[in-house]
Amino acid sequence: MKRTFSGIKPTGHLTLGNYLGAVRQWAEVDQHRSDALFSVVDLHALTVEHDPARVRRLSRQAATLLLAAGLDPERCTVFVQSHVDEHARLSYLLECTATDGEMRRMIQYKEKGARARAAGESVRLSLLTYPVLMAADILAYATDEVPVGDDQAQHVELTRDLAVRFNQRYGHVFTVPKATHPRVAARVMDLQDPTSKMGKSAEGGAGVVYLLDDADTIRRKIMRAVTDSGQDVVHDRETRPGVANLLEILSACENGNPEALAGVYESYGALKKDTAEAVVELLRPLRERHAELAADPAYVDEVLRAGAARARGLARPLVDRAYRAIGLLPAG
Ligand code: AQP
Repeated sequence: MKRTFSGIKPTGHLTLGNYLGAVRQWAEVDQHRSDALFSVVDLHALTVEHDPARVRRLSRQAATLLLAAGLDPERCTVFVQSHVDEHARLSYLLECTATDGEMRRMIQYKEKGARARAAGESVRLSLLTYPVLMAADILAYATDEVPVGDDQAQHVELTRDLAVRFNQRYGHVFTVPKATHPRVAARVMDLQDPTSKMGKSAEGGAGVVYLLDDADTIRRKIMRAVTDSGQDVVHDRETRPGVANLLEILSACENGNPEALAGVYESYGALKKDTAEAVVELLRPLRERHAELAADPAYVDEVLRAGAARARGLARPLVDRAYRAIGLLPAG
């Protein structure tokens, strides 16, 4: 059976982008047709300025939301990255495989590093090396497929390069994974700035639909989405990014096609109204299930404990093999 791994960072409240670009696919497809592991990758939340109590809170919330979104612990493994030491162990070996030039070319490092410098903050070394830890997350499980949004494609490419390089130098240890992306909405854009990705850490959040936003907030944010000059509804990301974004969100909700949907609408107002209602209905069951699960933290803890135990059991022998292959003396 194929192995799938993917993760989500507890750097903010989960967004519609996270759901349409990744989590929905995990729940509806991946857990049914592969041996799937999904992780709240909390070590990645430490690469930027962070508040320890908030990271802890967001980690629990993210895990609860993954279950609310339909991840079924009977079908897949849900765990917190820092509960499994093998991620950090393997990351060091991959740092000894990657080059600093490769790291500096990563788009997210360039963007987030520039943002931190502009805010007068220092850039943590872990922001530079974060893609190597992500490679370790993936390679520790002999992963075949990594279902992610578009923005992670470059990191999965790097993971492939590191796996191939390690295998060529030290003998075959790692499976070479590939990224998979959803058919539509692989990159949901910010509703207020449709040339930027809808992200968890966007300031203010007016352009971001959070999974736990109530129905009226969702409606308000979508009705106020920036649209483009012109009146006709066409799907063109270059010249009409705002309208294209709404068409893609609506298509994802209805399992439709943005080009075909564009032909149905004669005004931006009608498109916004239908998109708002479709998103409200899409997220309603998730919000309701989240409220039930949040009232039962012991259940969530038990899922995470069992998930970490299984993940550890899978990763440890593989990471031990990598340690031996690279030239480290086995402990007695
Ligand atoms: N806007 C998006 N559209 C489609 N997919 C998205 N993903 C994230 N944003 C979008 C996908 O969700 C999964 C988990 O994402 P993450 O936690 O690794 O990253 P993030 O949400 O982008 O979080 P950041 O980096 O903490 O937030 P920002 O960008 O605000 O700084 C991934 O599969 C991702 O592709």
